[in-house]
Amino acid sequence: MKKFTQAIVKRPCRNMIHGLTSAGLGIPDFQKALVQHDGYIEALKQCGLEVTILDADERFPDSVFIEDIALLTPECAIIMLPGAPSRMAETDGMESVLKRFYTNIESIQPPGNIEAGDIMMVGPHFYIGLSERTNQAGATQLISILKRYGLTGSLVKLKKLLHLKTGVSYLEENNLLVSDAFFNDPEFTNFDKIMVDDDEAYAANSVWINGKVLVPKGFPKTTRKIQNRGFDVISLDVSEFQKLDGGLSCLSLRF
Ligand code: CIR
Repeated sequence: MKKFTQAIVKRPCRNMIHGLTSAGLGIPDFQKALVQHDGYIEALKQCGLEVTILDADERFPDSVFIEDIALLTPECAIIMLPGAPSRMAETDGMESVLKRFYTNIESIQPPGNIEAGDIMMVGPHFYIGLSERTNQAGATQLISILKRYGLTGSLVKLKKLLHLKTGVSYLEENNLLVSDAFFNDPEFTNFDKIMVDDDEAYAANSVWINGKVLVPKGFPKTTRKIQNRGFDVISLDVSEFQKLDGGLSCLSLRF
């Protein structure tokens, strides 16, 4: 099943060691991060994607987490406005990159803030997490932009998690990978849920791409559950990005 054809990634920068984090897992090893990023790019290619690789940008320690900077839908691209002050200007230059792929490019304006790690696409509907990075003004703007393109959005309140997709991932065909934080959330009652145990919570951020699922390495129970649903799993070591609270989805834009 082919749905996505393209991906955009941004190389990690040396300054990633100064990235935002609450993980308490230590400082990332830059060389190791480069190797893990190479592996990630290979996996995207294995899923049939053509990968555009942007250069590292030392001004922004967290810029490898490019997912947060734009929402790419089949109808339009929307440039976000991150809520983290150190990440706000990561959007510079994004428009010229997106112009290669999109004619319809929109953007979130102040006082709105959104990081696209808070947005989960389920067909033409977009779930938007209200978090410390994404505010009501940003979500309202996004919903009205989506509406102009025949798409819809709804809000999900977050407790504790960094981003919506830190705790929930859509694996297509109604399959929803959920951590405890969302298991009983009324927004998600009608999905066929795959429960992620608390001791594997990081694996709740896994990524469906064209029938395969990228799952972080070292989470055997979640890996097995996803395989049992019939998915071909690609396990990837992303330990250096986990140290910065970043998951697999954060490392690319897929469209
Ligand atoms: C941050 O705090 O912004 C980065 N250290 C991690 C961003 C992770 N992005 C994501 O979950 N989409």
